[in-house]
Amino acid sequence: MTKEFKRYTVTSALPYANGPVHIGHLAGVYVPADIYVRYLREKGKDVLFVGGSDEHGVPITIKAKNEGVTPQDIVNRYHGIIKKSFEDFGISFDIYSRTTSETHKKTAGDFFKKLYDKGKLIEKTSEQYYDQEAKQFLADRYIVGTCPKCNADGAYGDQCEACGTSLSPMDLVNPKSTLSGSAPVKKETKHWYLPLDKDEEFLKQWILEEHKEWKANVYGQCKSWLDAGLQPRAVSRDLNWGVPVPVEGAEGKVLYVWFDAPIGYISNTIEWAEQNGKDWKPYWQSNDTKLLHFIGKDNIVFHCIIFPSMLKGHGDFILPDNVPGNEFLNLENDKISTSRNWAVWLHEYLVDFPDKQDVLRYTLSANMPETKDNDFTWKDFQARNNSELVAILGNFVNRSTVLTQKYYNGKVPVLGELTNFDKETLAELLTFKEKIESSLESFRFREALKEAMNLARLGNKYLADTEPWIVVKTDEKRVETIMNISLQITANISIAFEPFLPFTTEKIRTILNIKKQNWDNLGSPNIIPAGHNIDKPFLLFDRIEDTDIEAQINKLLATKESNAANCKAAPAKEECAFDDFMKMDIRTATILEAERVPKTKKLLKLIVDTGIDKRTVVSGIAESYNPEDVIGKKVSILINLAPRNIKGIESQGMILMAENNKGELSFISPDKNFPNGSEVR
Ligand code: B3M
Ligand code: ZN
Repeated sequence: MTKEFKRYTVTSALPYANGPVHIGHLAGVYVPADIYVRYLREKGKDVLFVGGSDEHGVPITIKAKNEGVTPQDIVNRYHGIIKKSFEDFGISFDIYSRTTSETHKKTAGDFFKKLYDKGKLIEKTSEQYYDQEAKQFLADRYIVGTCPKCNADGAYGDQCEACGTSLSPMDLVNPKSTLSGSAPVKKETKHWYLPLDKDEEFLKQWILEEHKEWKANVYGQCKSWLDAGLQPRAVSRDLNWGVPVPVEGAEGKVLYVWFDAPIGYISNTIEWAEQNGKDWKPYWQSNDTKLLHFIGKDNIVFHCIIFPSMLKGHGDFILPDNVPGNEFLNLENDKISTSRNWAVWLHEYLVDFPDKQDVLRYTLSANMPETKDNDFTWKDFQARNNSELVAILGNFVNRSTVLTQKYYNGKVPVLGELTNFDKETLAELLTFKEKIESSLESFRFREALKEAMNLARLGNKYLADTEPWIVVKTDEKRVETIMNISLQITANISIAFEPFLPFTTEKIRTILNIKKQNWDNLGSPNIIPAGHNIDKPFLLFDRIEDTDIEAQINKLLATKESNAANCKAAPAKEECAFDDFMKMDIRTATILEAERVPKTKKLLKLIVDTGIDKRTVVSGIAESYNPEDVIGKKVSILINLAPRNIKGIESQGMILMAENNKGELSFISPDKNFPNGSEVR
């Protein structure tokens, strides 16, 4: 008993406006949402596709601080870049707005107020870390310290990146504020909590019993959250960037970003309605609306548990019918990472592959991480282009239209008597609509795309078996039928591929000189009438050469190398006076002799010519250098360091070494042949 819906509200996660978008975003969220929406539009459904930028949250304030600009500057910059990338790739939002809009501020504030007035929120005071110098409470990310699990330094208040453990700020050993460097103190602060525990039974029933059809990865994650039991969640923060908490006594407090962001879907709908003279309410409040949230796996709990609990608490809203969440896309076998620049950025792709949006859309759809993480490789990208888009889809469309031009000057010939093979082909043509539909309806986009490609294969097979280029010499009438059928298949292709490759189907329609077709025509053997004139054919795709792919792979290799080279320099030391520095007497010198210090792993005993004298220095370099390798080396040495006794040897000075973050050492040597004793400063 599938329910009939009158309209569809489709949302896709609002990307944080603190960086551009990459192929992982596209494959995980925006391409699947766009495929689904385009399919619904082809079916003539009333569908609203809502997107926008998520412009609040701590990472944006941190980025702003690092760059010495305001958070608003940051989001203005990236909102523009992101919006343009989506437009460039044909992600067909009806509205793409932002959570710093006035409409959103009001909508999110009102939403909170309604929950507050209905008594749906708990008010609670707790101790949190406060920076006395910076005079503010510290978000989790603003506190660093030693990880209680693995002892790594530099763990954040919410997570240790060295061992991956989730933390809370109070867990950190030796916590420090990243704002002032001082040790934070505990101070009481008031916040509002959403009592998720009160909705636990409802959510169990609604998801685990009534939505068993949700994708296994989504359902599974919900189940483990629900099985573990839900706790109240704070929905406000002490921060000066966000939507102000609209109640008295909440000065300096804003809504938690994950509280306001999903309300952004509603705000953006309101904005769309205002711009288009529509009523927004049915799209969010009518039971005959199907609400769908397209998201990545890290957003599942927010869309399946927290947002529904908010919507239900408010009382005026419908709940999502489905939340088709995807897993992650990797790049060349490695996790996509913004900080490591391990990504294919959409705006850069278009510079390297202009006009090839659909090639990327195709590759990402074919490898969509629907049920498990998946990998994008440039080799696969090339193979998909050359042996599928060029060799199958492009080839068929080209042959059917070029032959029509050649034999009939572009005028569609009449359909004559059908052979058995024609009938079989047309019967097969009829099966595609149902197959593709059922895959799309259950969010199996890879399977749907495969079927669409099989339609192009059917066309190729039809031409290969009927051989019009040979038959034309003996039976012209027969060729008319063959070409008519080929053109009908081509027109069908423009329908079937529309959700996936919108730029290409537009080109096919231009060549065929036809308008956008309704989805229900898929399977029809008479879309284009006889006598209709088609336009001049041109190639839909061209080959991607090895050199293009090598260039991309080299770009990634360069990223890997530069990451390895500059992986995290140690933080800068305290300021030091010029005079203090000038007290150090550093000279160029040559190592004359070297031997290991017995019973030690690290130490070499060196005799060094300083240009002033020859002296003994004990140096901790034996793990990086063998004695025989250092004899004759030009080095730098601090000669006025007070002598120290190391393992019974008097060491007179210190050889200067650079150390990378793997603990490997390198001499600091003059790059010209300078005499020993030259001063270093
Ligand atoms: N901005 C997280 C993300 O981009 C978040 C999504 C909000 S959806 C309401 O992964
Ligand atoms: Zn750790």
